[in-house]
Amino acid sequence: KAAAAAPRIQVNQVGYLPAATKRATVPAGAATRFQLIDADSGQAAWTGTLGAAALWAPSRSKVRVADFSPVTRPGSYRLRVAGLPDSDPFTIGPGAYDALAAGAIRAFYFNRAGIALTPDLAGPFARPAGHPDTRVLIHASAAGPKRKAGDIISSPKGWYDAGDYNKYIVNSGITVYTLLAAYEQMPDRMRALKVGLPESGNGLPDVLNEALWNLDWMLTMQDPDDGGVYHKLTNPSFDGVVMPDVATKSGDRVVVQKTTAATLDFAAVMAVGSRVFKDFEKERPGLSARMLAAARSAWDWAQAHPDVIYRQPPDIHTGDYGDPTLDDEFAWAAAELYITTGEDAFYAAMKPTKTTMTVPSWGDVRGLAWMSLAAHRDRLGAAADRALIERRIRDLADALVAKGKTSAWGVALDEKDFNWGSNSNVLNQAMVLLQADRLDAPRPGGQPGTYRQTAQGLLDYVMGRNPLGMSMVTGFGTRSPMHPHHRPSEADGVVAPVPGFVVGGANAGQQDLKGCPVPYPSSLPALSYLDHFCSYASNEVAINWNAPLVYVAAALGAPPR
Ligand code: G3I
Ligand code: 9MR
Repeated sequence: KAAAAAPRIQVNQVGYLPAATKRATVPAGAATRFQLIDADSGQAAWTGTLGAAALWAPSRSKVRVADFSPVTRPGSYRLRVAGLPDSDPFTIGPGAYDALAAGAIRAFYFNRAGIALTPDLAGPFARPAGHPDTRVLIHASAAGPKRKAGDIISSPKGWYDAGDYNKYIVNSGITVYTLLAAYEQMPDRMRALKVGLPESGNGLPDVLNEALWNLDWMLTMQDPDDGGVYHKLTNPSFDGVVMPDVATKSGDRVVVQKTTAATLDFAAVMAVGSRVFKDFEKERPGLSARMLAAARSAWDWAQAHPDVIYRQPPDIHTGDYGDPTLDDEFAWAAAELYITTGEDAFYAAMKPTKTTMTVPSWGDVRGLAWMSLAAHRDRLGAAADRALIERRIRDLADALVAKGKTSAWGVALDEKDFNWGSNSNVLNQAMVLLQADRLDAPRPGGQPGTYRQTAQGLLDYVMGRNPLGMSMVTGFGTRSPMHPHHRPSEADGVVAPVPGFVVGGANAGQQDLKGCPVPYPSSLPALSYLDHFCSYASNEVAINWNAPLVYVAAALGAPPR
């Protein structure tokens, strides 16, 4: 099927920093020139030549790239190409991504369990507290040395995973990690982002206050009697499309099964948390030490239970985050424990020569190990092979740069990238590229290097320079999702969706097709997106998708190093 959308010039709808690589994508026609129009005066500010016309397979469209990087003067602009409507206006300015980065953190606040969102902070999205989770049953699959099926534990706080109201440790792992990594790698930048949280002003940066909401919950998910970690805290089935405080009809909340993946992800994140919160002993006395102890006992449990894979019990029907491959979780937990403790045995346990580097996702976390080692490379002990660490990051980043260079669209994406949560693949690729950028020496003129340029193209994609012509983040950009598969957004009676969430995005799998009253606009991978509540496979939101948006918007929102 053909693309449904009319041919349009596609830009990053939230704009570009003055020093950034600035590109638009233009449907290929007769024109070979473009103009950048000052949106205030209507005058041409710059004239350039379009790149060669080429076919982009994921949307079967023939396009040209317009590069206007030399334009650095802050202002509001439109792009003009003969024969096409002018692009939407966009800004060039130093703070272009500040609201986006803060808004992406604020989205986590909107998804908090167990707390009322107040009008002063949440505006029209204020709502009563839902799911206190102070009386949670031990599911039969989760019994331990002392805790028996039917026993009651308290496991409050945490974030709702996505458009559903359950809390999953595996997905929490990569999510909290990414927020903590943003702080570890860019402390000043993250401190400067004022989000507006109930805890704001308490001495902790907002990003850490937000991460703590989930870390405090995660700590309750460890069985104190053996160190194993429950896979999830869930209803038996997905809630109806109602607000959280009235979502009480689907049965008791339970914790289900202790798994190796959950326990290792927990160990990794607690090891990172232990490093980060060492500096906040005054604000959270004893937390750092408690986290390290929790990480160690989780690691020990995983050594004794190295292959417990999640098996959905017959009476439980919510998300499974099942992952049969565990070498990456072992490597990641080992790497974080090595960085935090300096104990060489952990470096060896990571099996560095056997552990490859991939773009991170909830089910494949080996990349997080390399990213952390690279970020801490200057203080690692002699056991760590620094050259190997840098090579792992650079090799993958180089491959992404090469992919971007050959792409007609000018972004490092091909047909294989469009699966469930594709926008998070895009953002995690950008995060990998930004790790490589950090390995390079700072450039004197403050110009972006190739890695950062490629990362910029990926953020552009998510913010509107895509064949859908939409920003993929609610509330940001000229055109953005209005009907995400997010229960509060659907049930709250407010026209606008809850802002700051990146939706899953184009997904060639279209797994929700049968339940949707309207068809997808196309079966092509990059056009397999439906802005309808029914579309949980292309239009849901999820904490693990938002976390790399926080990282990438924060990193690309600061001037190049
Ligand atoms: O691993 C296979 C791979 O081998 C194969 O080549 C590929 C082909 O499409 O599929 C891969 O499996 C995919 C898997 O994700 C791993 O990426 C499945 O097709 C795909 O259906 C699966 O989607 C997951 C989805 O749950 C359904 O299980 C998403 O990654 C995951 O983000 C999503 O998570 C849900 C939670 O369960 C519940 N809460 C909402 C959340 C977001 O939608
Ligand atoms: O709402 C659910 C969403 O959070 C999940 O990601 C998705 C896949 O597991 O499932 C959604 O629930 C749907 C269920 O799977 C099938 N019936 C329709 C539900 C959506 O309203």
